[in-house]
Amino acid sequence: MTIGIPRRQALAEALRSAGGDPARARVFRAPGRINLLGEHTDYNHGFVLPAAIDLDVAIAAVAESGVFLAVSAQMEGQAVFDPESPRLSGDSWGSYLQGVAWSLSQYTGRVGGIRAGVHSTVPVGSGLSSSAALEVATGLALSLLAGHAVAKEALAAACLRAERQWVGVNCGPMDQWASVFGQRDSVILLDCRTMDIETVHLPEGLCLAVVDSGTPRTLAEGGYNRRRSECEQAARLLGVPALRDVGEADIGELPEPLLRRARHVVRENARVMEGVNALRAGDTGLLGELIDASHESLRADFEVSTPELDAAAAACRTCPGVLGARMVGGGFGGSVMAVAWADAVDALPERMERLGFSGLRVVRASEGAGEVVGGLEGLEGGDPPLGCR
Ligand code: GAF
Repeated sequence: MTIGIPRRQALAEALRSAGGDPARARVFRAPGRINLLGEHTDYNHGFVLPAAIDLDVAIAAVAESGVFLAVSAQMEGQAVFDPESPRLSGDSWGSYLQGVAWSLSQYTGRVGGIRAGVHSTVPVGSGLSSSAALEVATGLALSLLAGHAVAKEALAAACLRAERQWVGVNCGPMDQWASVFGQRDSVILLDCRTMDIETVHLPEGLCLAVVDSGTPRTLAEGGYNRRRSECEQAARLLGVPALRDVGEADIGELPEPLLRRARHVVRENARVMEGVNALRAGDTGLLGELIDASHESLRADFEVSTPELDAAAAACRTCPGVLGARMVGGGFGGSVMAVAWADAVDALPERMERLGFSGLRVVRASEGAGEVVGGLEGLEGGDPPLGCR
């Protein structure tokens, strides 16, 4: 992974402000994610097909018993608390770190302390899961610096518990699992009931691009939790544990809007499995169609898109070489993801700019969270490479 020199310096300065010595620091990184197919299926015990990306949260930290003090290179304020008894403190970025400390302590009995500098290249509110990346990087730093390596599943589960029970977003497991289990140049097929994972390679020459719709999204605003409870209500009415357990023939009697919510989930689960088959067969045309259909279902049936997201997805589809485009993540704002051929991708940012959407960036499917070998010195210089497979 490549991190620019300025980032290395920014991290070192943030750590120094937190009272830590950069020369002794260990560095942990955790990526954001995109999702090829399978939106709002994870909390319905369904299937998702995300990839970790080469935008991530990096934490440079030193161990210090009894202290938790983190300074962000980009955000205001500090995260400072007693790691033995973290307390809820508003909705700042620090609450994610406290939540993870609390959650890990439930799992391991106790957590050690750290002084840390934090730097993120995952844009906040963009639907690329900056919060899961922050949680996972924090969890890695806390556990590895305390000398108890936690299993990957336990790390992802601890971060999910922090998001649900501390931050208060009743989300599914996709984001934390993608950040922990991501594989380079691949997506992961996650069964959100059994938690089984299969790696599916992306075809050579296929690129992933994201463009911000310009409307930030916050999961905590309530729309997300409302959709989740509508799905749970639909499952209750149908007498099943989750919408994963029904097919299209079972849902016809549901009242509106539950019928459309359930229809999205049933069809989206099917699209994930079709998408996996399309990837394995190299049928990129079908993959693009499934991605477009997913957006339409999220717009019309699940009602989590916005006019800005619709416009951005439609604009992407007019660009040569784009196979499909759709909103990504929870919705109500955030980003659109486009899948495009490598030979067309250079022209995409300018073309999208002309259509009114600036800041398109190409991302690369990347490996999941881990420690950076060599600490701060191990961070490579230069800009991230063009993110194509
Ligand atoms: C958010 C949530 F955090 C995920 O769990 C998932 O439900 C996603 O929205 C929608 O697919 O990112």
